[in-house]
Amino acid sequence: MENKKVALITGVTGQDGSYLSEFLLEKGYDVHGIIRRSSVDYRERIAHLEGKPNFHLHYADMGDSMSLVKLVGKVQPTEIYNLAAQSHVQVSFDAPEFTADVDAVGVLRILEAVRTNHLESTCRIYQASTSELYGKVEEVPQNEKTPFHPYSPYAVAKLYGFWIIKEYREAYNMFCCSGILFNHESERRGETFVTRKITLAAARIAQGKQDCLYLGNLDSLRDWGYAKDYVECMWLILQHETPEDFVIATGVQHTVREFATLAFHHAGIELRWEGEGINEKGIDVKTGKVVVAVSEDFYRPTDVVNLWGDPTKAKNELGWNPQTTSFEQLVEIMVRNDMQKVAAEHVAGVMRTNLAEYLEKGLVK
Ligand code: NAP
Ligand code: G4F
Repeated sequence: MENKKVALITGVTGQDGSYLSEFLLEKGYDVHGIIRRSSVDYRERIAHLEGKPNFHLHYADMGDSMSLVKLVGKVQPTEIYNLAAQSHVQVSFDAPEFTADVDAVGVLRILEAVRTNHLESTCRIYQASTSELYGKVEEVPQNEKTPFHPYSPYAVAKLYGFWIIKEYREAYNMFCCSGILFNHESERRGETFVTRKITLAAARIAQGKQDCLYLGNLDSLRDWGYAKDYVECMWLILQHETPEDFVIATGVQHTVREFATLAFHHAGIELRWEGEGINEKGIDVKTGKVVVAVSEDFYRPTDVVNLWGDPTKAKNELGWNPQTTSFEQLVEIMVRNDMQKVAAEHVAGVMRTNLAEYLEKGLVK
């Protein structure tokens, strides 16, 4: 009988962790996830999985080596998906040391936890690397051979993670790999990433619950995919014959402005753009009101402005289809979700509206 597959997911409460848990449970895995103690019990993304017999949660922290060593020993995973991170680029400028501890040294802690428990030859490790490694890009589109030029404390920390994974693969012959994932979004995306911030605001403005959305660099280009499609790739990377790194992207890029135009369209508002730079405005064609404005609060000390991935290797070697969900479908899915969510907030409460206000005033990036 084939041995039971046991996955340990760090970052299980995040966008990707929740989709990956669903995917692996569906495949018959025992899934174990790491959670952190929080003063509010806020596990919205995985609430529907709690109580399933093959889904187990454990307290640990990426900053606490002993907790990781003990947990890896207890769970004896056959696959580890290291998704935990302080994942917000702008926040990494405000909390650079914490970001380095979790996103860089945290990867080392996972690798050492596997070695300490003598699981090097039985446990495969996936590391959530990022297109932010290309940073101040040296070529477009970016593939596995494109040089890195990290351009934020977040990206510098992730660069350590990328190299320590490669080092342990070469030094100890461990099956550990990086997925270099370009931006992937969904209805579960954190509310301060630009796509979700836009889809929620478009829904609120369409329903008369917000007046204006404030954004930063509208010209920034991203290669946006759907998170649900991308978690399959994480798994495929660990099923590959040899441990290798892969770029995961759609191969299509759009500006923040294009994302906003389409999102407002799906919320029933057609936008016209006027002005330039900090003075640019998105105007509701029907009412003439300014519904999108630019705020310097959302500019970054250094910003990555041209991400565009080349997924050829993943397509050819993993058999993955980068076009499963198109950009247009992604925006539509997110807006549809947020139109419903905002409509329900009308009944359900004040808390989320407060967050919208904070977002609007620029108090939360
Ligand atoms: P996310 O929604 O921000 O989730 C991050 C997860 O990390 C959360 O579960 C969070 O737990 C956990 N975490 C943070 N600090 C931790 C700590 N000290 N100990 C234990 N857990 C901790 O991120 P995501 O979008 O799902 O992304 C998953 C991974 O892929 C991240 O490593 C990210 O950097 C990387 N990545 C993301 C993208 C993207 O476009 N989404 C692209 C490339 C790479 P709490 O819920 O307790 O905060
Ligand atoms: O949505 P973002 O915050 O995502 P960013 O910085 O690309 O990072 C995300 O993707 C990475 C993969 O490339 C991950 F590694 C990382 O963990 C995270 O998931 O910003 C996208 C772009 C940036 O250029 C930013 O300057 O949108 C621009 N932007 C313009 N206005 C804004 C805003 N970003 C945010 N968050 N908020 C704004 O108001």
